[in-house]
Amino acid sequence: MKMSMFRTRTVVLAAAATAALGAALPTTGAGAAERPAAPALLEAIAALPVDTERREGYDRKREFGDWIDADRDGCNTRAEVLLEEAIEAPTVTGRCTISGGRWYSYYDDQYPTTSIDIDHLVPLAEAWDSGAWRWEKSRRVAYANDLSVAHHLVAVTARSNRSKADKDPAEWMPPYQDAHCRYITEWVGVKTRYGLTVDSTEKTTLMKVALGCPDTERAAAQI
Ligand SMILES: [Ca+2]
Ligand SMILES: [Ca+2]
Repeated sequence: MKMSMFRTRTVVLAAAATAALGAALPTTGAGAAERPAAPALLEAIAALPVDTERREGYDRKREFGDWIDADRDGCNTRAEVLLEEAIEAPTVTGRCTISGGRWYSYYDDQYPTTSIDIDHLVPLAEAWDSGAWRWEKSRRVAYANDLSVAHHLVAVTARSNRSKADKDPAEWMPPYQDAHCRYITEWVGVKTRYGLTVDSTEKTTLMKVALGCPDTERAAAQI
């Protein structure tokens, strides 16, 4: 039930975003036949507003709060993501105590059973710096706990999450090369959905990586 709801919402959002992007998309330009780079992705990156990022006043706990249990089923957001993304279902006992299970960490192409973190694809500090500092706290808490789009929160190895920390794609990219297009597409998706800005170095990096991403339809659908 829950999983089908996730999918439905994801599909609806993706379709809406694709339609919005499609409306702003020019048809193929010169050179497009040579290199089928992701036009929807490039358009989405081009549309991201550039602004200076500011860290002042950031306090993760105070500004974004803890994991919540929005549907009050006993499982907080972290547990919900673990359950949603497991490739081998864990056992759930008591008040959402999770044991066993296996996940796929796409950042580093690993299949961990332990030491798993739930990563905010666009880190809370990066979100703060790029616009969330203006929001009401309730919107920040919603951001920190957003389960409506599967890529917003991602189960990955604690090791990759630690090495990423608060870095953006100009400063950190997944160690697994084949994950780069997916990673920046989803990154752009989060920034677009939440109306966040990018700094100029970040934008340049996103463009550079996107130019090497050939899978246009998949990229567009992810945003
Ligand atoms: Ca819950
Ligand atoms: Ca940035």
